[in-house]
Amino acid sequence: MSNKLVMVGESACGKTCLIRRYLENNYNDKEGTTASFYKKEHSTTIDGITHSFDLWDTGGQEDYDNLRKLSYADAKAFLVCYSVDQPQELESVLLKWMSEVREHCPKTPIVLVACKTDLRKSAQRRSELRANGYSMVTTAKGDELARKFKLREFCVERFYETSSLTGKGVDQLFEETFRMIVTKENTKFRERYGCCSII
Ligand SMILES: Nc1nc2c(ncn2[C@@H]2O[C@H](COP(=O)(O)OP(=O)(O)O)[C@@H](O)[C@H]2O)c(=O)[nH]1
Ligand SMILES: [Mg+2]
Repeated sequence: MSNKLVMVGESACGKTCLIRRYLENNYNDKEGTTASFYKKEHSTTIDGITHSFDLWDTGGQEDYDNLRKLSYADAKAFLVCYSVDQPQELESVLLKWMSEVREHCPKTPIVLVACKTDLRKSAQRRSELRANGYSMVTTAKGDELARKFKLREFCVERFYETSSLTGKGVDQLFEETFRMIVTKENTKFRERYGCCSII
């Protein structure tokens, strides 16, 4: 059976570019916004066993709220994404996404993902933010938010920083998340069938 991984986050935070960077190793910022949801299949070998994963890319716009939620059923993990150049109300934006996920999937692990980290080096984007009294979301802030949500029992398992433009952190994010999903599945299987009990 395929393992489902669902990406969520505000529109234009970088979800589609992230999937494209991982699956096709390229970057294309010309494509339009993702409508409601879109599924891509991917197989990978972990410790000698091939596993298949479905990557569900969702659209963040409110118009698609109900459609998007259809993609949540049976997910094995969620990637809750944000862009480091959107610091405005970040905590409440993430709370909205995590609450939506939790409403449908009370226990599914959440991975927090910072996107577009290359923009921290963009003098233009930095000064645009500064002009409005903001600054880029730092690594420390992302770590702090991941910890905070975890304490609020949102099952935030991990935090990664990525850039689809440079590719930094992208393979690590997906590979480690796939491994986490498979490990959790194996643990559940052993618990359910008592494979580990020695008589
Ligand atoms: N600088 C930079 N821009 C990015 C990156 N990823 C996405 N973008 C830009 O953000 C826009 C929205 O990205 P997209 O992946 O479509 O966002 P989505 O709506 O969350 O799927 C793209 O058209 C790019 O212009 C990144 O890693 N670095
Ligand atoms: Mg998209």
